Amino acid sequence: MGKDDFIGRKSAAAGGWGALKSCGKRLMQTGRPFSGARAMLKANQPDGFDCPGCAWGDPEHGSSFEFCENGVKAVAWEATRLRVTPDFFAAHTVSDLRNWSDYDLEHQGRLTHPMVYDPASDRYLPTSWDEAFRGIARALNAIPPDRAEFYTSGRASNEAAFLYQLFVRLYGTNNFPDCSNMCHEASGVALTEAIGIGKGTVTLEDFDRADAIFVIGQNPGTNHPRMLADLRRATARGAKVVVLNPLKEKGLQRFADPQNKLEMILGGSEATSTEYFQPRLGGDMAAVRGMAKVVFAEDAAALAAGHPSLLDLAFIETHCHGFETWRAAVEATPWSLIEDQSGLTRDEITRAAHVYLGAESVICTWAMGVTQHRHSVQTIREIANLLFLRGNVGRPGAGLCPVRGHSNVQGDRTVGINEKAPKALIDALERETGRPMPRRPGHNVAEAIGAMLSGEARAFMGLGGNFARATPDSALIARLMRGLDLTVHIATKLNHSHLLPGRAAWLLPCLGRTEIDRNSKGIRQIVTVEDSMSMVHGSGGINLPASKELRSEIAIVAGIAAATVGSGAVDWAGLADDYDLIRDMIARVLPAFGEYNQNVRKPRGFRLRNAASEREWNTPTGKANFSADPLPDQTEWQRIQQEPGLFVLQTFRSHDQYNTTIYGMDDRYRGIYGERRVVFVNPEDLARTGFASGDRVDVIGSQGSDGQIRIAEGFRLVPYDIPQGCVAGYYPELNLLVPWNAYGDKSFTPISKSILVSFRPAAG
Ligand SMILES: Nc1nc2c(c(=O)[nH]1)N[C@H]1C(S)=C(S)[C@@H](COP(=O)(O)OP(=O)(O)OC[C@H]3O[C@@H](n4cnc5c(=O)[nH]c(N)nc54)[C@H](O)[C@@H]3O)O[C@H]1N2
Ligand SMILES: Nc1nc2c(c(=O)[nH]1)N[C@H]1C(S)=C(S)[C@@H](COP(=O)(O)OP(=O)(O)OC[C@H]3O[C@@H](n4cnc5c(=O)[nH]c(N)nc54)[C@H](O)[C@@H]3O)O[C@H]1N2
Ligand SMILES: [Mo]
Repeated sequence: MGKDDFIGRKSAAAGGWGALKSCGKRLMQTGRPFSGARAMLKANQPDGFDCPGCAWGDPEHGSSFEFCENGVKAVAWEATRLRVTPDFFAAHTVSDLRNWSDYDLEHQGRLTHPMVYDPASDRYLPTSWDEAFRGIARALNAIPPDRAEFYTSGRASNEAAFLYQLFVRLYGTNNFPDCSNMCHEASGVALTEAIGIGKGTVTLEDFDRADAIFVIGQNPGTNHPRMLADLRRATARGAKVVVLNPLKEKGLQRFADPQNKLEMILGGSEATSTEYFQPRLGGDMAAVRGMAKVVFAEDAAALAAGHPSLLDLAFIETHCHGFETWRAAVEATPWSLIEDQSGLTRDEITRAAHVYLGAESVICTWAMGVTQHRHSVQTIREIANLLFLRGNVGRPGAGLCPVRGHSNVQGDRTVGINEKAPKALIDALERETGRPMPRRPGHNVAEAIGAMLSGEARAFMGLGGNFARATPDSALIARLMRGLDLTVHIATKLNHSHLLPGRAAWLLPCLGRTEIDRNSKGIRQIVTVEDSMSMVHGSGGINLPASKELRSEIAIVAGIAAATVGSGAVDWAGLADDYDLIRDMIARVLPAFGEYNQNVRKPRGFRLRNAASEREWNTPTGKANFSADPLPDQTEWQRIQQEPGLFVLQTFRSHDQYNTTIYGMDDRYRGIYGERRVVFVNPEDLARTGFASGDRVDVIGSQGSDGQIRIAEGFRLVPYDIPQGCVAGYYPELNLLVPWNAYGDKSFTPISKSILVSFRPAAG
């Protein structure tokens, strides 16, 4: 069996007809193909809405629309004709619905009415907005503010998120657990330490100038499809694209651009990468250190031969701190350790290093394959170290690029969704409102769970998202949420978290991003979002709202705020009726937004200044900081070498899901159809364990320090091209295996990509 046989037909590329067919099917299923199709034409266009699919940047002069299967699904999902009405809730108790799958819940369609939980009948009953706001306010005002947790998912607009944090801080707490705690937190922490800003430094244009692009721990074919076009253009003009990924992901090998007629007819096979390395899970820090070791060795050889240095010594001297210490650490790290942890040979690492050395300008991108490990912060610092060596930060075609997930997760952070907000923001909010703001650090996701466990937390509010499914230890979290005094969810569609009501509970339906949002004068309002490249642009819906009862997230937050903290310091109703006023306020609090309302009406919006990309370093040393962290004492992969029967599991996304939203049961690029309960295993591992391809197993988690045994039942073993000892399966089905307090150093991010597991035959 050839390697590619694991992933289906050898000739098949990502994108192409499969993607088109899948989109067509998706649009038809909405029952309103016209509205879905029209919506798609307006995605990422100046007068349309920001695509809710992902946070990849938008090109300056796109074609009529940037085709993307992921985007079509996200749009169609919101534009469905199906509705979850009060009749639906009358027909089902909440306990009943709790047994439904995530898939079945979300496929009931859009929420239409504000609902309140009735414990006596165990049902959600319709209520009025005003009653909901008053009830929520009463419950919030009955507890000390620090005992409430305010969650945000990354789809909320800048305006909604800003108003939300303003309300929560006036109420009196900094408890802002948010989805980014489970996502790119390590990138924020590492980059802040290294370059003084927790964001990437590149723009989309830099991808057209880079000589080499390293794509580490990311699967853009599924999760950021529009990025494939940029990679394909790069390889076509001769740039090198180097992938580090334990799995051979199809989109990172070849891609048929649906925009290119010839490619589509010929079956399409433009390369998206030029080199593909398959490290072990958690082995990237070692791989990057190995590359640095090669660079140092070749530099020494060049100097000895009387050639100029291969390093950018001027950059290191002028701009960097800590170089010699790191160099010593690299030199002291033995190749044996590097090869063992990374799973790559010295030859392979040397090849990767040669690409780095051969390129004038280098970009490194990464996502969850890097951020969801114990030593993620250290790994990202090592990536920054490598780029500093040849001055690859803060000049055209070069830089650091964490590719974000949710379409506005970066913006939410910028406007204040941050449990440890910078002092400058808190000071500015006090000036703006004339009211004191809490200064005690609040809770992130892990701390919020800890507070629920200890009984300290009594209330939970979610601005979007699916907290109970997205977090680890699903069974525990479900129990904890049901023990709260208050739960409030602001959402577009029904999900499992909504079915874990506290003693008092509300479910509040909101407009989606694709829908028209009019104020009291009938004027269409727009919101704004920030992408992974710090570009801020406007977004206005074009579809009719799913129900006339719906309110915007902004109006809902304003309603809760007015009822809870009063309108003495902030005119909530006025802000909710004119989002320009919210933007004016944001710009007063965060001057980087400048003439926000004018900027955002420029065709492509505007870029928030990124000091590091101009080589200004807002770090305590005033420099770009090298780090000299040692490699981990032992990676999870190394640990299982002493414990036969254990594997390292990563949990990732199929091609047919958006986080906890399951669109369908297929994972086309990986050759999986009609099921999600699978675990991908190396064929030799399979033979060694005595299981056969297709066997059903229970997956047993092995990390709990609490004596709990965590078991996910009934998964089919699928042989796959993946390093020995490493296995993979889908999130969220496997989340129950991750102990809530197993998280990354400094990032607090659950270790969703390095879970220790064993298998036993499934019962029956
Ligand atoms: N269609 C779709 N689009 C999405 C999402 C979605 O669910 N569906 N989610 C959005 C969100 S919130 C996010 S954060 C992004 C996520 O985007 P990704 O980070 O691409 O998401 P994952 O599916 O978790 O894929 C992780 C990739 O990293 C690899 N990997 C795992 N562990 C390691 C490792 O130790 N080293 C290396 N080098 N590689 C590793 C995996 O094999 C896989 O290819 O996508 C966003 N876009
Ligand atoms: N094991 C494991 N766990 C993971 C991950 C992993 O890779 N492995 N990835 C982590 C990552 S990267 C992330 S970002 C989190 C995601 O965590 P979340 O952001 O909490 O989860 P989502 O599935 O994106 O949230 C989906 C819900 O959002 C609501 N929604 C959708 N659109 C809107 C809207 O416009 N407004 C409002 N108010 N609500 C809306 C819908 O009700 C929908 O059911 O999960 C994390 N958990
Ligand atoms: Mo994410």
